Amino acid sequence: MPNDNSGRRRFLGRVLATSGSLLLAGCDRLSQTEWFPNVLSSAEKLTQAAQKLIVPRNAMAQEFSPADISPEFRSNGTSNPSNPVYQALAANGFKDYQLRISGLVEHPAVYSLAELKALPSRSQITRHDCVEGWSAIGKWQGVQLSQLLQRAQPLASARYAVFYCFDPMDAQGTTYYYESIDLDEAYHPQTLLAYALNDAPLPVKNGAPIRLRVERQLGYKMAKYVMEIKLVDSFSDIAGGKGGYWEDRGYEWFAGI
Ligand SMILES: Nc1nc2c(c(=O)[nH]1)N[C@H]1C(S)=C(S)[C@@H](COP(=O)(O)O)O[C@H]1N2
Ligand SMILES: [Mo]
Repeated sequence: MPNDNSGRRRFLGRVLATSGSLLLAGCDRLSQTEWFPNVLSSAEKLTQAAQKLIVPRNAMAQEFSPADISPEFRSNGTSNPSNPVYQALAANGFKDYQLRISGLVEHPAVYSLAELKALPSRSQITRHDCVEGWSAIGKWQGVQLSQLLQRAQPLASARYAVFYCFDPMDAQGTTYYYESIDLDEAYHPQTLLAYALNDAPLPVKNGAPIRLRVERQLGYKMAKYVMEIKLVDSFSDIAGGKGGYWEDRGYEWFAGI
């Protein structure tokens, strides 16, 4: 039964009725074996609701040791945005890059790369899972998104953070990559705006100068080449209205692993 989620549903039904450690062991197994069908399922709301009940809001994604780091962290999707604005920024070592924080916040702001790097940073070694069927372990360093949100002060009406990227997804330059996460995910301690991979400046192929890390979700959520973060109460008016470039093309918005 490809794409059928009933096994997972039954499983979640069972675990919801039982207790802590057993649950987490089960979830780990689930994420190893059933994450791919889950991505293709239509039970997104049940899955997210169930996940929020089972797993504490701040549950951490697994972190690994330096010995686990993959020799090569491959690139997927865009590997070098054709956008001339991006090309000019890259040619100058991103000295003129500015990250904009906008939308439903008390204090809209703009940060240079140097300003982002001057903020307290976090490093984490995590596994990235792409729906195309590959995984890689890498060490990410960046500023926690929560730090920027604490400074910006989201208004009470803000529900999602939308990440706008530099890379056009069509030849005409009318569609750009974008993604969104809810505020629980945005404030999670492992949610980073990363500027370094494996102790080196983030390469262009992996999203320079800034890419999102959302470690409890799948690879397509982790927007590369981020140019603006906008706080919104809904994404129904943005592009295809589903909260992300791939979501507009049928992927689940909540891509929990
Ligand atoms: N801006 C942008 N972000 C993106 C993509 C993209 O094409 N453009 N691809 C996504 C997908 S499907 C994956 S698996 C990861 C790949 O990250 P990597 O290139 O560092 O491996 O980035 C995600 N973020
Ligand atoms: Mo992916």
